[in-house]
Amino acid sequence: IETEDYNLAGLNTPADHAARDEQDTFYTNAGPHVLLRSQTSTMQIRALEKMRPPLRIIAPGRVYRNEEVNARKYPLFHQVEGLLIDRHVTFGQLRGTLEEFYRLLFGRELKTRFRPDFFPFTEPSAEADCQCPFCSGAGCRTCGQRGWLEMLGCGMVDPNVLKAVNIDPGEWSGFAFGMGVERIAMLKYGVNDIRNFYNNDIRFLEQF
Ligand code: 2NL
Repeated sequence: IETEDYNLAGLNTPADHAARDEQDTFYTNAGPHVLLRSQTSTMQIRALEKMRPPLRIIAPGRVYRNEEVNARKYPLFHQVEGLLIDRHVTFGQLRGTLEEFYRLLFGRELKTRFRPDFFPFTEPSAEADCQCPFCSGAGCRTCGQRGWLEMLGCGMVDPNVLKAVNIDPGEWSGFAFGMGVERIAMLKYGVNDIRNFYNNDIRFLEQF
């Protein structure tokens, strides 16, 4: 459990933002502003309060969102977020970092593609796609004939996020990304239903 402040306020997400809606976030009765975290950024905000830049953080953990259950959505899942803060950080460095991640994940070099998106805590923000490793971009069942896989959300850290933890955005900048672990595992291992990860069917689990 976390407080609203760590889950959202420190991330430039104001009180009237849709992400605070109880329809999206599970609140607890442990207090008026206590919830099940909806993103692992809470860990990064805590780290930023203690560490001074330059810094690099990987924050893996379980998160909760009030979703209707289906093959792609489950009310709990795991997220990995990455955050880098240094002087003169560029979007190109974010791209290079993601390309290296795709190479390690799928075992060879693959193209990346960015599509504009919005997150309150990054500006600009993007959805990052990777060339489909199964058909090399030609179109297949895994990528839904698109030739690209939607991998993660990312962007350049919003100056307001840095200000909130007393880091001078005039001197420091950064990039961040966040991905759903189950989503990535589904793509890599060809799992077609996220519920498999939570049913505890030994025949499924034994494969790993
Ligand atoms: C998604 C997108 C994202 C971040 C997470 C982040 C964290 C800090 C500052 C700025 Cl402390 N950004 N995290 C940034 C962009 C996207 O996650 O959909 N994940 C499943």
